Amino acid sequence: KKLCFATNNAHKVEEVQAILGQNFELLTLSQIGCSEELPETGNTLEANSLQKAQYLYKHYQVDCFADDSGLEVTALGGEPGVFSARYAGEQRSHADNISLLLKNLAGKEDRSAQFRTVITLILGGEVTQFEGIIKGTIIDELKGNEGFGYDPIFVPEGFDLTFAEMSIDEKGKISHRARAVEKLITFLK
Ligand code: ITT
Repeated sequence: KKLCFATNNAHKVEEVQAILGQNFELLTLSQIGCSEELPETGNTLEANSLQKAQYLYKHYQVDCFADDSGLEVTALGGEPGVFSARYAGEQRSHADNISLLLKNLAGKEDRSAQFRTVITLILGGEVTQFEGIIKGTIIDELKGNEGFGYDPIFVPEGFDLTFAEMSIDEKGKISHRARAVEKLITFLK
């Protein structure tokens, strides 16, 4: 049975497909003829994740799931959180987001943070959510070229590498997204 992944983010598709492996085939938005941006106007990861999945289910009548994720930095009261994609402004790049984050963290002693993913599955109209969290540390310089978003400044707990220094398979064993997807897989079995 095929599930559509309700995301406009190609990195997420790549990561999730790598975690799912051969057993599971994803439909992308383009494959079901959806070319518009998915709406995300909520104030929490849970709300936006639900909104994206519900939009697809309502307008395209497909079983689907959505992923809303964010970086929650302790010394910034959990910011950028749900605003991670547009922290420095709607039209700004990931590099701008990282610069602003490091600027706001300058001089702060507590460098702890976590990535959090909320997946919303809609299967036959039934809604279920799955959460995945990875704790780690924010470093001051960018390291690595893999991944996306805040990966070059995030070092997961127990490792010396940033997510951007890891292969997609290494990140896919421990990431917030991987942990949420593992719960999704268990539920689907
Ligand atoms: P969709 O809503 O279409 O899925 P998006 O990129 O807008 O794509 P989000 O709303 O979930 O996704 O925003 C997530 C942002 O959080 C993303 O743009 C990154 O800046 C950051 N982020 C999420 N997961 C990440 C990861 O694994 N590594 C680094 N940054 C991540």
